[in-house]
Amino acid sequence: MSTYDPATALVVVDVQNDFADPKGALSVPGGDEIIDVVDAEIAAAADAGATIVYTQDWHPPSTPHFEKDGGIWPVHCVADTWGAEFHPRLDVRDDGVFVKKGTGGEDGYSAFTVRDPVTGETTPTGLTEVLEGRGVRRVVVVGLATDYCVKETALDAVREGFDTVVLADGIRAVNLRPGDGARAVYELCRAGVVIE
Ligand code: VGL
Ligand code: ZN
Repeated sequence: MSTYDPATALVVVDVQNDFADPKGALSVPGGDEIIDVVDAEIAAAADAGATIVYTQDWHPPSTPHFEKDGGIWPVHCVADTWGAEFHPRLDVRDDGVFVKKGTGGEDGYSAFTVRDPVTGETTPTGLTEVLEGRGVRRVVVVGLATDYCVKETALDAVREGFDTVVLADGIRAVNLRPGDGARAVYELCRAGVVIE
């Protein structure tokens, strides 16, 4: 369990059926094992008056993000489908901040920025301003997947100047190549992210 206060935001990355359910289109090994951990963090964050941010990967049916359209991923998290819904055991609070990533066909790996898969150009999602407006200075990241959206979200959080923590028990990796998850954690440490 991390510590929470009103100057902290808990960012819950992509705890959606396609990643967290074993039957999901891009099921992350052990993804459903983090949900109880994540829910406990959400309860602690809510009790302490922290901001809770929920992100969703939210793709159009065709996007260069998908293998069938020139990218690398199976079709997943298509807007308004079962795969894009939050996992049913995730404790979704009505007063959370909700961020949908990739809605315009971008690669939405970070809660803070999306990237054009063709030009590489990045565009802010607006989350930095929302958090700054609430006086947030510290960000705690949990969710899926360690080697993509958790990594990019935590790296952006550090770049944006937040004290950034990733909870080791609250993340799981895709491991497209063996060791990707471990390499991501190493990269995060080097960038100044604290792994708790
Ligand atoms: C993600 C691969 C493709 C993630 C999203 O949420 O980590 N991974 N799209
Ligand atoms: Zn995606």
